[in-house]
Amino acid sequence: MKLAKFKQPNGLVAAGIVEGDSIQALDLSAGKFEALSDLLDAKDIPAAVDYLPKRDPHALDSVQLMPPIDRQEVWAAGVTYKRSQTARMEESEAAASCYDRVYVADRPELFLKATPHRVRGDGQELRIRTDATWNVPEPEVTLVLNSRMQIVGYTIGNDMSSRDIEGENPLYLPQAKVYDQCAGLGPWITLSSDMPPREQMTIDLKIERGGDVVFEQSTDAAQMARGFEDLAGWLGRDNSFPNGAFLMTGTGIVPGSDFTLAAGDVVRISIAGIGTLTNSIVQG
Ligand code: DO4
Ligand code: MG
Repeated sequence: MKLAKFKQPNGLVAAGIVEGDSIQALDLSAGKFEALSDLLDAKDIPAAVDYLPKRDPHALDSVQLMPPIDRQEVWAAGVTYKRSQTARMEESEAAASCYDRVYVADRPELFLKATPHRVRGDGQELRIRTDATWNVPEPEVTLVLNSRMQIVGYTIGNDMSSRDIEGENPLYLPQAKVYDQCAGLGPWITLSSDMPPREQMTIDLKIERGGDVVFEQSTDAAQMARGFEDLAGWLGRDNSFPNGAFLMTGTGIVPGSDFTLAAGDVVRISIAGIGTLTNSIVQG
């Protein structure tokens, strides 16, 4: 089952269920849910969705999808794939030993990535900071956690990152990672029961510039050095999430040091079991 948020033709944003090429708005109020995040907190989500009245279907390509987030915080894990460890160590002499150690440490790197107003969905623009010169998208399997820190679904995350700022000093990490339009989430949430096993979760990143593909690479979630449950467990230590949370699980794809994103680029991230998240890039 795939759950989304979208703008209806009347301009109002609704939660919806995606089936094939169409989307139907769900009448959340019939189940006493105020938002999609409340539905994601239900004990039996498919049963709750089945019970809700549904409105007329719309063709998916005729509606504007919105990021499937309400009041949740977005967190991210770092250096969970070997490729990320190597890339960080190349980018920063000063922090190389931190990245080296965190890759093998019991405690993962976890950081607050975004609050809802900084997130964009499929077909919306993501941003490069005005003061950054070396930027990349980070394609990440993203866990959808309910308030009990259970993984109820998965979506695609783009952890936009300013490598020059992060590389200059590790204390600048929040500025390299958190700014307006810094996070992509979507196009929707696939419930956990409908996801393929981790080793079949392929992750593909494609970057287009002026109609040409300028970067393309694939990996899969089995390359991750940590488990999804383990990351969720660390996030929930002494930390409560009354509205649930999103947790980006780290990137296994980092373009070479000579590559930087540019305004006008189109970033497509596809993950098996979910779909494709497409965002165009703006700067400043
Ligand atoms: O500390 C750097 C952040 C690393 C990151 O975001 C990732 O590995 O995905
Ligand atoms: Mg990342």
